[in-house]
Amino acid sequence: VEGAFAIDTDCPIQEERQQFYSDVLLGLASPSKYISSKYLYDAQGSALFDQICEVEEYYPTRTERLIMSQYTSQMADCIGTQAVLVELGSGSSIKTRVLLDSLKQPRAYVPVDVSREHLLQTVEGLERDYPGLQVQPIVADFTQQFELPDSIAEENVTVFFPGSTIGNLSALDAQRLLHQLTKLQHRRLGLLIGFDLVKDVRVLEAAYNDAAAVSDAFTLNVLHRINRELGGSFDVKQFEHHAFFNPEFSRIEIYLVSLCEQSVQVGDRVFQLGEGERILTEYSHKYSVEQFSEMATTAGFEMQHVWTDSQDYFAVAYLEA
Ligand code: AVJ
Repeated sequence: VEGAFAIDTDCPIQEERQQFYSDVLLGLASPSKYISSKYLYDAQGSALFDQICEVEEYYPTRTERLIMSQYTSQMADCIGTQAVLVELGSGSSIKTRVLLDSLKQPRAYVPVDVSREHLLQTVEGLERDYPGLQVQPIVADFTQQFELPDSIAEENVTVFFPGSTIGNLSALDAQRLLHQLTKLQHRRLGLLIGFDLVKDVRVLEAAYNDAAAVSDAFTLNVLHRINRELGGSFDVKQFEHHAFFNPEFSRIEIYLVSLCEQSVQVGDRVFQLGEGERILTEYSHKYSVEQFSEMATTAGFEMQHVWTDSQDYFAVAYLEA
């Protein structure tokens, strides 16, 4: 329908949908089709991701949680007293709470997230449970440049970036993001970041191909989302989730594979897909501690501490700019 996706700049929801629409069109028109992984997380997608975190094969979340709870007081010592904690992609704030509970007189908590809804929920809950804490949310895509409130300029700032979200970015984009963080206003800048480690391929691949097929549902949901929000015509049954480890780039690659030759309409555009043609939905990069440290150094950070689990499955590191 003509004009169905016109920008209404007074309405942030419309603006977000317009962005989603143009990104999807761009990705599907590309010779190697892709849909950005940030669009996996609508309400349904976020719920499915929470379910992934509970399946036996998916080790990252519970391993990071274990590392965080085992070493919180050491982490709090690195961050220091009266710090401002900035969290990228705040999501559900369970890990944040573990950290906030052991920080000494945190000055403020600044969650940064694209999802307004998610942010408002987080803020509400935290203000209730941490009466003395200043919560200053920022609605922003943290892969783009964003700014901290002026009141923070002369504070010790620590950016908290858990969940191995950094793994979604290519090594170069990850480096760019870290470098961009060094430009935030601060007196001293710390970074507490979780990243997933290289390990046995079978362990890696099982984590993205769980037996209960929650991973499949998570990837396929983005097609449902396009149908729901953008009036897409994806026949979701004609697509399959495909996830495997690519050792050349040390990453899990996740695709939607077209099971037949088909055409799909999104808005006023039609796209052809051949049988076996893939739509990339996600990369999940796996690092060694050395590789990560090297990448961070190039970006302007120095690794000061790294904590891992007994199997060396996952790492949480504290760095300073
Ligand atoms: C949220 C990006 C850390 O890469 O492991 C899990 C996303 N995708 N299963 C990851 C994900 C499929 C997850 N991150």
